[in-house]
Order: sequence, then structure tokens, then C-alpha cells
Amino acid sequence: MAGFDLKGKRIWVAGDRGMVGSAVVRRLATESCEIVTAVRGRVDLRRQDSVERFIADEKPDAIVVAAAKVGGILANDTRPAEFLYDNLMIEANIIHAAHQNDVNRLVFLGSSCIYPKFAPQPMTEDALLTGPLESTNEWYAIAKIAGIKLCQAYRKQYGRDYVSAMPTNLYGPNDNFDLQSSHVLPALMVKIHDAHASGAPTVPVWGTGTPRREFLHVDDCADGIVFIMKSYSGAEHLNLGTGVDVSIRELAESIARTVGYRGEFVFDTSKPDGTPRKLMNVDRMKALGWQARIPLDDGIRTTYQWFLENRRALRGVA
Ligand code: GFB
Repeated sequence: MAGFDLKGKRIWVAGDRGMVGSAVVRRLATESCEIVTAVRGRVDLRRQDSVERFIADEKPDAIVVAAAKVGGILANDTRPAEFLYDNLMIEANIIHAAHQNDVNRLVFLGSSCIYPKFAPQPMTEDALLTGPLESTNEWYAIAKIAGIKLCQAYRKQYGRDYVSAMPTNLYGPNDNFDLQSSHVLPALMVKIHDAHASGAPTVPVWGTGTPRREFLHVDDCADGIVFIMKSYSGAEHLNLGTGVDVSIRELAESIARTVGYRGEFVFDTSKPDGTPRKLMNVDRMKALGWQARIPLDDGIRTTYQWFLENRRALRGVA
């Protein structure tokens, strides 16, 4: 493909109120395209007729599928039906209705948890479907793998230019800070902030602290998605990450430095560790000309600032 020129195009960002969707909207606002979003309550992405009507009415030229049911290790582990059903419905409805309405360009988003639990690290795109998944998030992973396959199937059967990007663990403004359902970075930010504020000597950290994760700021992620929309066409999905990982203990220490907390961490090994290591190989994106720019410490600092400014309005934060 020669490239997809965004100029004058109508781009529907499905999931524009979420962390990723809102970052994509911010990023697209710097392009000369028209951003299409759904007014709250107008479209239920789990209902085929609702999605079909919306796409037929709005006639977008391209779609970013940033809508998903997402959550941290505990939410994934305890709400398997929601994570499988909601995600299958959302992606199948959007991708099929896009095809029916002749929308030829679509970027689907998945997650680094699509790869086998013990995939060789850093994980290359071709590690997909080479081994068993991590049990805490296999429901979500199966749904996201189905999304990649849908894009490939509509490309193969109908010639649709649908592509998939797999972001690693994300964080940033508009993240979920609710301790029961959030990912580790916002969860530790809340816990360490609260311990600092109350003078608590310790902070509980789930698991052993030894698993390693890669964290991508959502503004980098949005930039990568727009880059892919403009310049990539192909059946194979692309990893979107930094290529750098840290242990959960190191992450906690970085957040503590930002917050100014000097207490200790207590590791709760009754909680699951999940995958031992989840680091992306990002060579393909680099070869295409893109790489992440925001170092983790800078991202933690600006996200903490955002948290302090917005915490009163956040769900599940006291
Ligand atoms: O971010 P997280 O929930 O998800 O957890 P995954 C990462 C690691 O941090 C695990 C530990 O080893 C957790 O045990 N951890 C320590 C904590 N303290 C906490 C805490 O207070 N809250 C949380 N949530 N974790 C998810 C998948 O896996 O990653 C999803 O379940 C998705 O499907 C997402 O792919 C990106 O990285 O383990």
C-alpha cells in the first residue's frame, strides 16, 4: 500500500472514552482529519444492529478499534465470561459492519497477553499460537487472537485493508485506578500515594515482585497507532512496545521515588504473579520507522501529576 492519507478522512475511534481511545483522539486532533465519536448511549458495541446502524449513518473512511473490556490480573481471572464475550462481540460487530459498509481501512488493537506464557523473550510476532496461554488471562487473549484472525480473514476473503497492533502493558491519563480491576501501575500509584499520605510504614504488593513487565505510555501508543494507520498494510500484526522491561519490585520503587514514599513493600504471595515475563520484540516497528519516546520515569511522573489533579473524580479512589 502506498500509504493511507488521513487528510479530510472521517476516522471513527471506537472506545474514545477509554484510556487508549482518548489518547488516539488527542493524537488525531493534530492531523487534518475529521474525528468521529459516538455520543454516550448512542451505540452499544456488543449489539450488531446498533453497530451496523452507527457505521451506516456515520460512514467513516477508517476505524480504530480501541474499544474493549480490559482490566488487570484479578479482573481477568475472576470475570472470564465478560472478558471473552464482550471482547468477541465488540470486535466481531465492528469488523463485520465495517466490511458491510465498505469501510476499507481499520486498525484493531490487541494486547501482549496474546502470546504463550513461556514464549521466548523478547517476544516476536511469530510467537503467536506456538504454546499454551497464561491461565489468568486466556479468556481475554483468545478474544484478542480472534480479532487478529478476523482482520486477516476479511483481508484474505474480501481484500479489506484491516491491520492489527498489539500494545504491551499501557498506562497514562484516563487509566483505571480502581484497586480491584486496575493494572499494576495505577494500582501501585494509588497504594503508594495513600501510604505516603497516611504515614503507613508498608505497602502491600501482589505476588512475588519478580515478574517482569514492559510499560508503554498511552501517548506513545496512540502515536504508534496513527503511524500504523498511515503507513502499514499487511496480514501480520505488529508489536507496539518499548523493548524495555522492569520487575514489579523495580516498578514499585520507581513510583515510590516519584511520590516521595520511603516505606517498605510487603509481597502478598497469595495473589497471582501471572506470566513471569512479558517483553515485546519491537524490531518490526523500528524497521518501519517508529519507536516509543517517553521513558518510564518521565511517564510515571506525568501520570502521577494527572492522578493528583483528577483523583477526586476517579472511580474507586478515596
Ligand atoms: O498489570 P497486571 O494486573 O496484569 O499485573 P498482567 C502485573 C503484575 O503486577 C502481576 C503484580 O504479577 C501482579 O501480581 N501486582 C502487584 C499487581 N501489585 C498489584 C496490584 O496492586 N494490582 C495489580 N493489578 N497487579 C494483564 C492481563 O496481565 O495485562 C490482561 O490480565 C492484559 O489481559 C494486561 O493483557 C495488559 O500484566 O499480569
